[in-house]
Amino acid sequence: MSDDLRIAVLGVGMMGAFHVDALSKRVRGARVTVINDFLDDKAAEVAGKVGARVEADPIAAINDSDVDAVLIASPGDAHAEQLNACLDRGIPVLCEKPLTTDISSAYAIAQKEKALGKQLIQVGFMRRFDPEYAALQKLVADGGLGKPLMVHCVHRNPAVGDHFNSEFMIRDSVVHEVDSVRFLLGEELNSVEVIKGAATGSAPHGTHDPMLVIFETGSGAIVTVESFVRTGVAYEVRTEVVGEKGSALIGLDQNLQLKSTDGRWGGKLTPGFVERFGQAYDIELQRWVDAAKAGTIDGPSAWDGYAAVAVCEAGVLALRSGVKVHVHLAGGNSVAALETEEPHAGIQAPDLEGAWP
Ligand code: ISE
Repeated sequence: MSDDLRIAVLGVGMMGAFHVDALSKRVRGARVTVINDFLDDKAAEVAGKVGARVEADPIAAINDSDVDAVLIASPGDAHAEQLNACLDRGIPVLCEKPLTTDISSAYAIAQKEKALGKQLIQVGFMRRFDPEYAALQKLVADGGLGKPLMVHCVHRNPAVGDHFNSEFMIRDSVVHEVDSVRFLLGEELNSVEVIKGAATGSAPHGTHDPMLVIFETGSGAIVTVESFVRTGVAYEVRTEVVGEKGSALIGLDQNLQLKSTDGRWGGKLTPGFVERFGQAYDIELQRWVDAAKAGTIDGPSAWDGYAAVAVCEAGVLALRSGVKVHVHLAGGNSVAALETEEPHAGIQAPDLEGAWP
């Protein structure tokens, strides 16, 4: 009898289908047994490729007897219910970001897992598994840069759909910087502000693309994030940590093939995140499968997922309000508090109704 981890994959859009392919071809000790997607044809197509069966109901898929673990790649608003079902059954789950779509449900999930006394939820922040990010984290943790003072992040996508508005840029794109910086510096992000400048001509009316997001960490380090999702050029993700003893920069497309034949130097830019982080996704999956078999996780936890949701909601509030927002993660009876700074004198306070989770 095989001791493969039998996995149900919920949601086989681009990321889910990519994971199914990796699990069946490149990851050892795993087998996709069940596929679920709200599009039946898509589920059947992906399942057919790997000899899995289709289950139309995600909760039934989680509870199937031939399922040992679950990979959630469904739309974010389905996550809370699906994660709850995984916790109810007590099986390991790898959940793509966001953990859930609001602070309260994210905190409730983290608390529910805590009450079980074992870590079952790993969140799909793949950058932590990228060799460059891992090396930078080690360098910082080993004190190689001294005390970190600043982090500069560039996060550029070549193109996105019109649904990708300013808020989505924070929740879906900048969320990676939130987790990366928490990982690299090992501290929480305590405040966020958003600076909106001129928008690129291809951005829909009202979308602040690009924008600058500024975080402050618990120790007072400043983090700048350029979020630009319609560059029309390539996938560029760079992170530089500046410390008291020096600085280190990653994400320079070092996989490029240098050309010097025509008197220029340069190479091919990375087209998308699958190309940039393909290796990281594979490492992430292998480590999750190995850990799940051992009854634990090996990567970002439910708390990390909750912290990212809270900081991103603060980012959305900062975007809407135009002022700095302070984040106080859960403690005591509060699930997290977001506190807006006073608007500058003479500037009318924006209507924040509906901005709270
Ligand atoms: C996407 O969901 C990702 O996770 C990518 O890494 C990010 O670059 C992109 O902006 C997101 O939409």
